[in-house]
Amino acid sequence: LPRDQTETDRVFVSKLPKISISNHLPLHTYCFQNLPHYSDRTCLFVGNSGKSYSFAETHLLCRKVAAGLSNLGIRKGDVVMVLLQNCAEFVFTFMGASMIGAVTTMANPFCTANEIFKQFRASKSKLIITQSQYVEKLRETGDESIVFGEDFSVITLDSPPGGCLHFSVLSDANEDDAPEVDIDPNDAVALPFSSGTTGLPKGVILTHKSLITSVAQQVDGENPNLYLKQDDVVLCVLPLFHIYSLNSVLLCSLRAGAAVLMMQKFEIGSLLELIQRHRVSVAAVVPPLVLALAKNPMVDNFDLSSIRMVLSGAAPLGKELEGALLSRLPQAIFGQGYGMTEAGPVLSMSPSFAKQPLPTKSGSCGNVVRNAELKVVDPETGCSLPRNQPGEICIRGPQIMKGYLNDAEATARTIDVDGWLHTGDIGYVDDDDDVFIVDRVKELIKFKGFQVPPAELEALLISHSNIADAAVVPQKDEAAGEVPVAFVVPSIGSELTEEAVKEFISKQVVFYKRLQKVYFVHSIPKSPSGKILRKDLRSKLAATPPS
Ligand code: 4UW
Repeated sequence: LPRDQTETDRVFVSKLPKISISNHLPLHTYCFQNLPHYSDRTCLFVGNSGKSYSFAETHLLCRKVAAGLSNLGIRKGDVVMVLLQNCAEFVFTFMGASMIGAVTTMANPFCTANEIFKQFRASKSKLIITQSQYVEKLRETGDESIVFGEDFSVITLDSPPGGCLHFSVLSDANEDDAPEVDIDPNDAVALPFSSGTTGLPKGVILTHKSLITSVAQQVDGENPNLYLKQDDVVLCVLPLFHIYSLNSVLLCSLRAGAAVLMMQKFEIGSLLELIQRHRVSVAAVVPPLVLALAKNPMVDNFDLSSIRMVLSGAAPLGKELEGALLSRLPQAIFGQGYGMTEAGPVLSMSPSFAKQPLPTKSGSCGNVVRNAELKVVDPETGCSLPRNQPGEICIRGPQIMKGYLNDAEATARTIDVDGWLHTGDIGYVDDDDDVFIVDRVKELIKFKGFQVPPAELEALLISHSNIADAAVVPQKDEAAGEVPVAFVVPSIGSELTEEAVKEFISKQVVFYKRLQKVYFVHSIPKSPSGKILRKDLRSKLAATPPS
């Protein structure tokens, strides 16, 4: 945008006053800054093992892991891959890496070898921390230049298979061996992968400054927007390899001194049992979990009266579902947050979670966070729009990503010269500053809040010798929110079945990227410049009765 237009931008800011943010510190120093006030309190409860760690123990283990990583040759700026479900060691590794200026890239352990090694190569990881059950697939790197056990080491939490090390090489190290490193606020600390508004997954550089700013925007100041107390028990069932849980559950709880209840995976029975047993007070969820809590008959057999706050995000949530949940949990405050990996991640949060709560409307994602600016622009003209008019949501502030890893072009497409990050989400801000999201203009498909990048599935589809062209778009789905479906143009003379296409994909991708439906077509609608006209395909789907 030209300067003169920027000056007339209609910018929305938080209703809550600006706060002072300690974002000159390294992330671990900031998160553990208030530790002396609550060092003996429980920091982590591990649901499946029953183990727990106080804040002092957690901090010490992070320091030991920092020393252990350093003993293994990990230096400032090096990348460590964490391939784990939720567990205490995830926390020790992430914070330990931060302490020596290293960077953590996190991935879903259910990903296929191909998916894992794409991220591994792009991030230039030096080390993988995982569990023995995932090691077999790591032996086939699919690349002669990276050889298991030679070019990278693998550390397992449980008994290490051949060629792997045990986690005790990290956790038994002498904490005093960790080197002193100088950390600049603009150094990377986390490297989650996201496809953003278009294309393949890319490394999102989140710095110490971005994550501290985002955490502070939520839990710091006189009147925190997300008010977590030291006697809170915060549910951590959403995977820490996704930024939502990492930031709004783990980092915010560490900073605020609240306990975190870790669950390895979602299973309704054990979830309810753990909520009851540990008196969970804050539940961070995604819409499919709201569905389970609102509709599953088992819920009536448990005492969930300890829950005082339910925070939902990562995908749109219907008003009916919100109502159904509240009738089950009448004592709880319900609200949404709106995040995007590249945005650091939180853009807006319900003010009903604040220390001095403000009302918010059903269906809203709350207000823009403090110390940030939000605007809504016309996707065609780029001009900013007034209240109540839907357009592309843009966000600016010290919390947003530094950029995509080794992809200046994608960075420039996402963050404009004036520092605005373009989300690819369509929404508006109403008269009360409530943010509503109504649509998505980016390609991204969200299955239960998980990212499914269409470009990735399209690339796989056209690598099939019997497929001439393909496009993947979201189809609405009651349980998952959205599911990926494909339009496929078979090569001339080829015999191709829907099942064969589905299977071809499902062998190569993590479960949530599997195609739910394949439509055979004669051609894929494209713009003169060759871009897939996804809108046309989406409306075609809306007109086709599901079969
Ligand atoms: N309503 C509708 C929503 C919403 C939404 C996200 O996988 P990513 O990159 O990132 C996330 C992060 C979510 C998040 C982080 C921290 C937090 O406190 C919080 O509040 C509960 C949520 O999902 O996907 C980003 C895309 O996901 C969609 C939207 O399209 C966004 O660009 N999305 N939250 N409440 N859609």
